[in-house]
Amino acid sequence: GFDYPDRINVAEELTDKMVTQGFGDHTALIGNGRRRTYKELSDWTNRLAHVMVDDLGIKPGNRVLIRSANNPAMVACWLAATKAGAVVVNSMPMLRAGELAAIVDKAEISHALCDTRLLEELETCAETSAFLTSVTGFDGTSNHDADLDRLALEKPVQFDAVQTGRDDVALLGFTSGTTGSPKATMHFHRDLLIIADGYAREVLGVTPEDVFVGSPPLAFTFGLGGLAIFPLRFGAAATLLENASPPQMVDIIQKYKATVCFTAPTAYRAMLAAMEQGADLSSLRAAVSAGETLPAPVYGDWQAKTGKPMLDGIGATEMLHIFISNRFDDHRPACTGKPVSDYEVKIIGPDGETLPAGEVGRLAVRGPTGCRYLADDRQQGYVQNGWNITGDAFSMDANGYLHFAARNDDMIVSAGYNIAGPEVEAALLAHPMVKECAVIGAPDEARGMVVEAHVVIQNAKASGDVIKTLQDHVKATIAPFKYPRSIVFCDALPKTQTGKIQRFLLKAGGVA
Ligand code: 3SK
Repeated sequence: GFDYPDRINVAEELTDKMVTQGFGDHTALIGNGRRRTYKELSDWTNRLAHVMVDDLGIKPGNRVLIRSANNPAMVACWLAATKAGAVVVNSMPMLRAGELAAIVDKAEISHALCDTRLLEELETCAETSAFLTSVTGFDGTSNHDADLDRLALEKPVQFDAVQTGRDDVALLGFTSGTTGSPKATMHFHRDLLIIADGYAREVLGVTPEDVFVGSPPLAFTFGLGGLAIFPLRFGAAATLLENASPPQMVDIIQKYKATVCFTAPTAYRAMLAAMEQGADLSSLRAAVSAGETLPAPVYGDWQAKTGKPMLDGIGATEMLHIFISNRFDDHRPACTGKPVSDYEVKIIGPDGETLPAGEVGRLAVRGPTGCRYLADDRQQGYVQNGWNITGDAFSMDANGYLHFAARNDDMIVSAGYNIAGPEVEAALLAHPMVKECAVIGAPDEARGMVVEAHVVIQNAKASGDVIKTLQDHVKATIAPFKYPRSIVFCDALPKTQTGKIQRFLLKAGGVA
């Protein structure tokens, strides 16, 4: 179990309290060519918190959106807003005004802090928002020439963090679900500590000597845990990369002798190729893979090349972080491992009955973190009798190991990104050339899955130019990573008698 005081502020724990515990001179964050110690991070976040309270008028409980790529300034803004008692929504830089508006409306965001390089789409969103009254720029490159940074320079380095309750909401993690209509998952201050004191301590055994690297956006709870909360909880260092491509991660691992990596199998495959070319990744002691299924060959090649296991795990935004994982001393191919301590799992059938070993059913989990959707009817579906019913189909073998079978829904998981098919369909349908379309996930060696659109066009002839036009249109309408990498033209879509598109036929390669 986890025992935290009634009053606790996770951001104070990860900064000021680390200084008190003697980590002041340890490196906390590395990014944009600079290193910052825990003392510097504590001072920086305290100054920013003063600006947020004194100048921006942020009050405890206000919902604050942060828009940035992964960099130290984003971490500092998240910590500072949390110190001020705000409920933070971290968002990805690729989101367009329409996607931002959906988040702002759902979470009733009053204040936004935005890397000045990304202001345009947010300002477009703010123009029509009934909630968003304050947008303040910060300099993601940390040169102090944006409003937030300039104001911070004048402020004292002491700030009394708001003494939030351990069960006060600290973070809203957004997940788009299958329908494309965003759901916000609420996480308490204590939840953010539990994922570190549970998974990161038990499975990774993080120490102050560790140096973290990885690719998931801090806007995903996978990234926020792996690249901020876990290192900061244990006095370790986090390297933050704005565009964490495999070559960049390889460079950083070699430069800073990174020891713990969080990324998806696609990137590990590229890192294996880099090792073939002479890259030295021997400093890595923990390679965490999550976000998509880990192919057995990637697991096997990694073990063969590095002599260390790749730690496959599964988490969910609803659960905050990883709740099933392999261990350094207990791991196997094509296996997600066993539950993290304090979590219990079972495999259930259509009527909620527990299935016997070896049978595939829905994965249900309960433990110290869990799903609380903000104002959403889907809560009843996700949590039943205290169990969180995930969207994944798994089996559990006789020895208690969990094996992934399939995704229960229409979510397309491509290179670690969750993409809701209906959202891409809506973007395509907004183009005059598109008469009808259906979007599915098509298997792909490199990315696990790619977005594939089956399109019936009008007033045009199928061609490479039309494909490019439609792909560019999607990239300009929604976050570019969601664009259909594959477009298949057809005369008609397969439909039921009542007119429902039969996507499963497209997935199976069927045509109308
Ligand atoms: O497995 C995932 O996709 C996940 C989601 C949220 C947090 C952590 C993880 C690994």
